[in-house]
This record gives sequence, C-alpha cells and structure tokens, in this order.
Amino acid sequence: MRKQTKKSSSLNADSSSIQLKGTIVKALSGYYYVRAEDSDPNADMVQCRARGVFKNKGISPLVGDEVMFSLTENGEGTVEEILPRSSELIRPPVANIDLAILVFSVTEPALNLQLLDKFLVHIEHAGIPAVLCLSKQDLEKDGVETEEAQAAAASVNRIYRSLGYEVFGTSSRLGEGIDALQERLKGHLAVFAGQSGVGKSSLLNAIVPGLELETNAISNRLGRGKHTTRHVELIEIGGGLVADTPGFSQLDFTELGIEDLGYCFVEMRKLSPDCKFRGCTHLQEPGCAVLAALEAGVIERSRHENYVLFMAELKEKKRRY
Ligand SMILES: Nc1nc2c(ncn2[C@@H]2O[C@H](COP(=O)(O)OP(=O)(O)O)[C@@H](O)[C@H]2O)c(=O)[nH]1
Ligand SMILES: [Mg+2]
Ligand SMILES: [Zn+2]
Repeated sequence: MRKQTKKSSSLNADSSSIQLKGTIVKALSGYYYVRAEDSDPNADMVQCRARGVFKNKGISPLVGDEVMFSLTENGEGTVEEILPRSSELIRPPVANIDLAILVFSVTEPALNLQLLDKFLVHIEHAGIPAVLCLSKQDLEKDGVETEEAQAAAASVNRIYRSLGYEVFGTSSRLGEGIDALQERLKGHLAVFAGQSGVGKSSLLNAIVPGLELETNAISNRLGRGKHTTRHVELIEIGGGLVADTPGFSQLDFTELGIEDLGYCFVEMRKLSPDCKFRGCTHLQEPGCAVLAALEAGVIERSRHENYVLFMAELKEKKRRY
C-alpha cells in the first residue's frame, strides 16, 4: 500500500514527496535501515535519517517501527512518520514485538527461576505474549551438572506449563527442537531475551542457515558470557522477523509500579478479583485469595517468594527516589 502526500498527487511530483511504507530493521549510528513493504527479503534496505521533528518532540524511531519514508536524491531516505505501535520495549529498544522467546539454558549458566520470573514480569508488563525456551538440552545428558540441569528443566516444565506458558526444549549443538521453534516464530516479530551466554545467538544461527551471528564461550567463573551482540537488528526467518538483542540481562523495574506487580504474575492476576480487598497486595491481607491458594498448594511457592522479593525491591526503589 502506498500513501502519498498531498504534494505528490500533483502532476509534477518529485521522488522526495512520495511516501513509502516500510519497517525499520536496523538502527546504527543515527541511521535507520528501512525495508520497504512487500519488497524482496534480499532487496537492499534504504538507509534513512529521521526527520528533525521527531527529535524535537523527544520521539525516536525504534527498530520494529512501521514507518512512512521518502527517498532522497542520493539514494538514501528520510523517515517521515512513525505509525502507531502495538508494543514498545525500552530494553531492548524494539517496537511492535508480538512474541517474546525467553531463553534459559538448563545449565551453563545455571537456570535461575528468580531471573526467569523477573523476565516474565517485564514481558507481561509490556503486554507481549511469552514462550519459554530451555536451551542447551544436550548438557542435560552429557554435562558436568547433569542432575541439576535435569531437575531445573523438570521444574520449569512443571511450573510454567501449568501457568499456561509454552515451553520449548532445544539444543543448538545437536540441532534438536529447532524446527518446532522456527514454526512457532512464523508470522511474528519476535524477540529473544535471556541472560548472556544462554545461547540466543546460537539458536538464531541454527534457525537461519548462513546467519553466522557471533557467539562466544562462557568467559569467566561467574558464568556470564561476554556481550557480543552490540546493536538491535531484525533478522528474517522464513515468514517472520526476530530481533537478536544486546545483553538484555539486567532488567529493572523503572517503569513498573508497585500496584502493577500482581498483574504481571498470571496466576495472581486471575485470582485477585476474589481477594476481599480491592488493591490487595497478596502479602498479608485477610481474605486474600492468592494467599489462600498458596496455602492450598495451588500456587507455586517459588513464584510467590519471587513476587514478595520483587515487591520489596520496588518499595526500596521508591523509598530511595
Ligand atoms: N552445549 C551447548 N552449548 C551451547 C548451545 N548453544 C550455545 N552454546 C554455547 O553457549 C555459549 C553462548 O552462546 P551464545 O549463542 O553466544 O549465547 P547468547 O549470549 O545468549 O547469544 C557459546 O559458547 C555456545 O557455543 C547448545 O545448544 N549446547
Ligand atoms: Mg548473543
Ligand atoms: Zn490478595
């Protein structure tokens, strides 16, 4: 679909006044790389500058944005308009994501349920559907920490499937579970999130033949990988787009209010209408449906513990600012 400016509908329209629709697939050093709608995936991206007007309004185009752009004489382009966003992540900075793949390795680095819940809170708060991917499953059979890895994978499957999250298991090394994940990504603009070193880039390399994203070994005893992914870029994966993201390991709750936290835990969100008090924080209130469910073993203890912990973190943060 082509939308034209008023000026371009006049007879002597020049090329700069015709606006094309496209998607920003990469942002680097002040340039936005736009793929025109319906263009061949192998077609060149148009290197664009954003109109000054965005900067004045404090708006910056994001990777994932659908935009109207015009061509300039030197073969470059100008982003003229940002179309309404369906979602917006601040870290990583990507717009219009409609699926988040939370990647956690069964080991190396060890699976951390607290971090998993933190990621889920962030993603739920952004209103983006999330699926879990347990990576490096080959290490479950054949690793130094086989037993821990198996136990971690089993508890993730048990806890999170019953909450309604899909859980995929993969091994990039053995090429296992890759097809199923690829199938799930079709038709989506997805983001892979997870600590450094869990195997996000390796997964994308396994999904997209010839991609060859840089991957790296666990670099120190803390089990953290080095940050090798530097900028956000959307990658075509037969019928979908994926953002490989830098780091995305330290999440914080700057935009999250204390009253939002319960909403970001799916089981608490469902139960809270049954709490006696509106605005119940599920900490100690009488008649709390969440605490009752916890007592009855319907809600997983680790989930409520992490909720309490995040709540304390939020309060501490609020106290300090
Ligand atoms: N055993 C095993 N190692 C993997 C697998 N996937 C990735 N790795 C290793 O884990 C390290 C980090 O992988 P990388 O893809 O860079 O992780 P990222 O930081 O999340 O992008 C690298 O040394 C990879 O070779 C896997 O499926 N099995
Ligand atoms: Mg990476
Ligand atoms: Zn409650």
